[in-house]
Amino acid sequence: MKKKVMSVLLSTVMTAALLAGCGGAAEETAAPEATEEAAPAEEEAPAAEAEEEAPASEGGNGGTYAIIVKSAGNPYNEKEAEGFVQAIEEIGGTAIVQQPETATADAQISVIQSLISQGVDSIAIAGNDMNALQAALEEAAAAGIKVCSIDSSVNPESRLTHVNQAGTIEIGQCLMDAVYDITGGEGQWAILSATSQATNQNSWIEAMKTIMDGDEKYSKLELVEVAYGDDEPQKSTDQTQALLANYPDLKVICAPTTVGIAAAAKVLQDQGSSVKLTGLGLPSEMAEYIGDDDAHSCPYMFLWNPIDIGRLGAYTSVALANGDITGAAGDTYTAGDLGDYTIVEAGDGGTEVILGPPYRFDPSNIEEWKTVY
Ligand code: RAM
Repeated sequence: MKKKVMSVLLSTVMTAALLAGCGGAAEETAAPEATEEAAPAEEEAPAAEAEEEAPASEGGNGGTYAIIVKSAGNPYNEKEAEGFVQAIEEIGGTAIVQQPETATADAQISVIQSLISQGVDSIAIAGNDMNALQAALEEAAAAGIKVCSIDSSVNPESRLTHVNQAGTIEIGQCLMDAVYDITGGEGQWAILSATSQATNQNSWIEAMKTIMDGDEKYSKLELVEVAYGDDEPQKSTDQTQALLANYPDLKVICAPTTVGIAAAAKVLQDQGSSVKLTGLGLPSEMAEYIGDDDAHSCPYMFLWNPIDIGRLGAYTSVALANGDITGAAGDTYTAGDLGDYTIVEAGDGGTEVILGPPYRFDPSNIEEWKTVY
């Protein structure tokens, strides 16, 4: 039987405080109620300590639930895993965190195989590729493991549902509007993405392109290149420098990856470049780059709570493993302190559950958020 989660974590308060739309001006964003207390207690559940060999907790509900993030060494992935571990611990389950060395499908396939041998109850995976994991995940499903994707989806045949951070089109619209706003509605812009196979970045880029091509409003914007930094800081730095060298008229870089945006922000700010930046970034990594003046490279950016996406992934995994839900559209369940969620149809023909809207971070709120995640 599921143990009811009594502790009301402050991430819920934060989520409620930031239910702002994304395309608007800074004043549209409700000031978050972030306090010292609201900061996630990293010391309580550090993802790095929740390795395969050292499960986060033992016994409790008797279940063992695994999360496979995209790769090791990415603070966003660590926050996501931290949230997953927190929620699994709260219900008394055992959490396993797997962080492959590289953000590739191959690295994830070996991890999946080892989790099949261990006989875990569920796997939540941030897919490094939409299709390449299918055989391994089908093998897991055949072994009775409940599979969902989280953060970056795998194809509908490979999963029961996808735990999405925010609507894909909604994120694309936020980013496209930011590019429009920051360029002044015309000129060259480029994208600095993660890996070329990353399902989440590719779907956001696709959404941006569709929005741009579908509205005359964006016709004076020229997307000159989609560069790939592979969610590696050095490669993202190199790719930013190449964009600056190759496109002297570039006005804006949009980096829909926390690793890419942090690397690009440093390059632009260190060089005193007039090129501006937006995208998806962690407030803790981006605070020093966010500002409205020439001294700062990023006027504003977006993200969601990476800890909460991990928590939602945990509750979804447990609900699937318990048989409370099958992952079909219309399934409803309670995700602990995050509240009630309903599975819906996803744009790729499968199903998904959406954490909430993306948040905007700008000079008005970045100081409060940089200590939170
Ligand atoms: C990077 C990863 C992750 C993505 C964030 C925005 O950390 O690519 O998958 O969701 O950026």
